[in-house]
Amino acid sequence: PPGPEHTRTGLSAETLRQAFLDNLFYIQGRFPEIATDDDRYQALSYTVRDRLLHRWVRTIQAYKERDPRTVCYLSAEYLPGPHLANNLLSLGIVDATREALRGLGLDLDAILDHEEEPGLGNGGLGRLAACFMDSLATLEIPAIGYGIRYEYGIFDQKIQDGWQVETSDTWLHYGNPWEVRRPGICYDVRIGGRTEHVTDEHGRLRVHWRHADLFRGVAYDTPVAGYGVETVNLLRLWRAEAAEDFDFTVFNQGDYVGAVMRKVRSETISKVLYPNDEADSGKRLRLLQQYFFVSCSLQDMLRIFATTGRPLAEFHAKFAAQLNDTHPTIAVAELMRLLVDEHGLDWDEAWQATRHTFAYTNHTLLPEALEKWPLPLFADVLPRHLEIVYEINRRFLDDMRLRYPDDPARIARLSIIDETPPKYVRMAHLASVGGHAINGVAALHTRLLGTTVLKDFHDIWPDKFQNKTNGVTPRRFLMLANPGLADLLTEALGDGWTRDLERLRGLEGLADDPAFQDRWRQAKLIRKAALAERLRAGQGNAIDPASLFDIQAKRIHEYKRQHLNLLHVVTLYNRLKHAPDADVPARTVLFGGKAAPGYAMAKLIIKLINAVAEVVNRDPDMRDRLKVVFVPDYNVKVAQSVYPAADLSEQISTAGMEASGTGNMKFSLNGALTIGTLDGANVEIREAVGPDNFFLFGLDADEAVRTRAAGYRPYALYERDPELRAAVDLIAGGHFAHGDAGLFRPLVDHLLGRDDYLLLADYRAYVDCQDRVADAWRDPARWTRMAILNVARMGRFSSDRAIAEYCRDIWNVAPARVDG
Ligand code: 26V
Repeated sequence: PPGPEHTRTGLSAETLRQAFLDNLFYIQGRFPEIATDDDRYQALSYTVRDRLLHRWVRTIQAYKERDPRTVCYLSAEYLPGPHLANNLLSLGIVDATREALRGLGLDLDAILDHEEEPGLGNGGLGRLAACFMDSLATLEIPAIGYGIRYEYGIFDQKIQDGWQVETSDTWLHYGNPWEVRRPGICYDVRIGGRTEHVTDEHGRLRVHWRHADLFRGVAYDTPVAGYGVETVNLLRLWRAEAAEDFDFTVFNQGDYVGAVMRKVRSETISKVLYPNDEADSGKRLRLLQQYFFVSCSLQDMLRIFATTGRPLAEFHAKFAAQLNDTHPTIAVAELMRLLVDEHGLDWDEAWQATRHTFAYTNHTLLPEALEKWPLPLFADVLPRHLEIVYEINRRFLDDMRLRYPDDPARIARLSIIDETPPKYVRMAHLASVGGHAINGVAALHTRLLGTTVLKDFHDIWPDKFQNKTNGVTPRRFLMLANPGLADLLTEALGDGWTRDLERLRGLEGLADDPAFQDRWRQAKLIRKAALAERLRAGQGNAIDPASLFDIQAKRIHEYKRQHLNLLHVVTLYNRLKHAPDADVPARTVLFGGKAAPGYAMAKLIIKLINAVAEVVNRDPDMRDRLKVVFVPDYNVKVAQSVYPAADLSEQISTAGMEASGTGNMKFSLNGALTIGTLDGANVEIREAVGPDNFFLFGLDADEAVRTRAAGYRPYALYERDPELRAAVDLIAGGHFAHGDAGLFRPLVDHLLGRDDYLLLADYRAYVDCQDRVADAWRDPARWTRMAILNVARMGRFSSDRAIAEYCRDIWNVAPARVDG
């Protein structure tokens, strides 16, 4: 029989209301009449956190008792987005909470809007890690996410005079109710100095690392609740602090102020997230960050392992550790060091455990993004690890010389050390040698990985290579972001789709149903109106929800080709200027995304978007048929209001450049049609939704390679296509720069001169394809049918499917159910 609910666990509206008031009083020291937005946000968050803690503790107990095989996701970045709404959803208390607050005259959405999200990542890679944490918990897989608790995450973006201006992120300003600091879970991390090789009393060779500096990592834990299950997993982020006893007592007798200054300096390790600007090599602090979080994480895994009482050589039976790109790859050498130097395993035993523990996910083929560390820097920061890397490499290359006795060039290519001065440590090679699996993030990407950057490794270990196409969580990106559509889906299909996205296929039968189509369009229109309202309130942009919302939202990068999109916008503008009465459907072209602060061309592209917007939006000849809007400060929160509002999703990267993309999946899952190239996961999305329901254009990856090899001359294309020439000339002539022909010169020169990303080669196909988009848009029944079929066939792109594949093919882990 249900007894009275406990204030800290009860889920009814009445109990939630009482708990909220309690927290408002006892945590914030406020009563409703004088509470601020922040007080209300904090009080509600603690109310929800209480309910999570209870499940969290039970999950930890269950894992302790059953000692299950556990996934450790090692990632330098996480972009979880706002926590509060997602946790309400996971706990199934959105409606009860709304009711509880209404009883107090408060609006849940206003409180949700107050949350500052943790921007602890750059983009797709960090967001993927967060989707994976959601799916691991929902699938009831024992998992820990390890990373860095950056005090400053990705910068905030402001637009001033059309230019991006970076301001510092302040996500911790009001405190963070979702984390629990664990001062007792902390580890020493040593760096620098030199090594001593000595023979111990048993005649064994031992290595002592006489380090130069010492830091401490302290755990900050955030609960990750599965949806509709009792499981609450752990995201454990490390903050760097000073190792006080060391600094204060041993080395700084009398130098109190100096010791405090050292302490402050220690904290810089986890101070700020690096934006992916340019190659990492040479950035000492970045290498320190990577080693710092990896060392804390592995020491933590060893501590947990010790509680199982199993022998160390079985470490890999307990843990499957995934390297999210090469950023955590120093883990290979660090685990070897811990097992051999600190725990006395012999090399072969340790190597066996290490290789079976790690697997590596590659997220990019861009040469400038492949991590390599200059040898002198590596030696200075991690002298012992360099010795270990050399030993791993020596053994590996000895094997390879047996296999390829007369191929020194191949041996040099395979080597973990790039021997061309100043010499580098190639992290992707270390990850490939030091793990048991290598995966790409979309079928095309995996193929290219095995035939280009890691071809030599594919030749020796074809079975190590796997594809794991990315996925996205339908909880955050459909249920939370698009409640109207989610309700419509549940009404049509029942609620099973939320945990089994393949069930969306049941929509196929409704694609032509006029009544269903009407409701579908209604749901879309509501999200478009909501976004329009947001933009009006924010930047004063007036846009028409009835127009076609054509959206490109992602980091600004030349390979993603926001400027190809702009060439189309300028082409439409020219057409309307020359034929003001042309019958073209109204379009609103929206852009969102941050440029890395050091990436001048990306910043110039932002300026061009805003410059074009300024001219186009004021031109009376456009008569509201063309609007251009830049949505500032694109982050997870903004993304959640953007995806549901899109009619058209721009996925137009140069084929072969985008590893996968995940925004492409989020748009399509929300009923946007895609205009895209055969790049990354677009290829598989198109196959899934059907070629008739996808606007394909442009060169494929092989054609792109051949085009470049054949001596590509963009200028010739410019001369030949009058519409292209007119668009480029308008930009070059200063039409969007108050007559200043110099402003966009670097961009235009690059397009006409080198055009590394083949915009001009794809321009005609893109513009013609956009004309087909406009034709389809004129026929609402046809468009809506295509949109419904897109959603119906997106089930495969759930991160639940991706995680289930990792569990089966790479991690060999199974669910461990936590009972209610
Ligand atoms: C890093 C760098 C560093 C130096 C210069 C330019 C540059 C450009 C990109 C990157 C990012 C590399 C890792 C990354 O975020 N990859 C993204 O991973 C997503 C999840 O797998 C995937 O969907 C995106 O296609 C891929 O770009």
